[in-house]
Amino acid sequence: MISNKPIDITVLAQDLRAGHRAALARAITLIESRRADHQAAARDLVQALLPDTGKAIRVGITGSPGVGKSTTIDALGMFLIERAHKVAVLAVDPSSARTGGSILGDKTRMARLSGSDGAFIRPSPASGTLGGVAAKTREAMLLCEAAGFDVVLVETVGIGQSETAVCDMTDFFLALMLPGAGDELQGIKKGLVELADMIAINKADGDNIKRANLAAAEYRGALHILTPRSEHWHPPVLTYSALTGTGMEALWQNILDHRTAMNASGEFAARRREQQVKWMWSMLEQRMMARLRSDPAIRAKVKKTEAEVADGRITPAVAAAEIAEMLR
Ligand SMILES: Nc1nc2c(ncn2[C@@H]2O[C@H](COP(=O)(O)OP(=O)(O)OP(=O)(O)O)[C@@H](O)[C@H]2O)c(=O)[nH]1
Ligand SMILES: [Mg+2]
Repeated sequence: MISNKPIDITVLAQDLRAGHRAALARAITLIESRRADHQAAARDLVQALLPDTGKAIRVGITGSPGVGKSTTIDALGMFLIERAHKVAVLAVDPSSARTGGSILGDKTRMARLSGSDGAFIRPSPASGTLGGVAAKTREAMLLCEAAGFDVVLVETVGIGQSETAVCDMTDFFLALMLPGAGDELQGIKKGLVELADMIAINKADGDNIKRANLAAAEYRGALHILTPRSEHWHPPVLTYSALTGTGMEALWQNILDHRTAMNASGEFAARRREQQVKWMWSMLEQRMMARLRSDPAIRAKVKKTEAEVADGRITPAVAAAEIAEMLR
């Protein structure tokens, strides 16, 4: 995919800014590459494009398997494209290497969107730690923005850590739920609801409408007793159908209203700034961990120290201090 010729970052950045999707795809492949020279080139590329980033509405979307994430992204994406937006769809799914597929592999569920000129769909980076996968998705998001996509939808599976990672890279975190079955409050127990800027109950169509409304009432009641993330935004609970499109407009309007409220209170800029700094620390942690694993002397020391800790010969605190000393 990427040849061995040195990569001309200037040309790639130009093509990407001009909105060439082949260039965008190539740039993301560069970001995902493990080769040291590719990683250095990718860093230069993102740095060069930085002034062209940050302008999109970034929406994280989560929900249990089968809740309708793909169907929702297809419907919301088409809704936005019909309103002259350009929509990029990314994903954070660290398990995709293990399962051999990707949550975005099911392009049939996004048939309309994947065939649309206004959309760009990229599956999750397929391997690595959650931190690594999230970092790559975050950089891919910046590239999409530089290429002119003004809405970025980031999908993730409903698993704790990856939800936090997606929440940390988006402006609005949308939790999708199913109507009924008495498990309405599950999300709240998992702490997910505390991250959510909105709860949307999908499949409110046909026989499901009544159950969806009941579920919505339960969530509203439960949200009432939680402290909201922002005093300027109380997460709404709404019902919709990705299949029929009912409620799609209200869903998007809430995302816009949230942006307006966050801009007015200054939280929008504050949240983006915090995210940048958090990201720096996460990259730094990854680099330190990479050094722990790659430096032969440190690796030998770690192995020896690990055994000593396991045998109870030294305390974990002393061991950590000794290893940290070697990193200096
Ligand atoms: N009745 C109804 N069915 C829906 C709706 N949205 C999705 N479905 C169905 O629910 C099933 C799962 O939808 P997906 O969009 O694949 O769900 P997902 O959350 O992406 O699932 P995973 O990728 O497996 O996590 C499919 O059979 C869809 O047709 C809806 O609004 N109403
Ligand atoms: Mg899916």
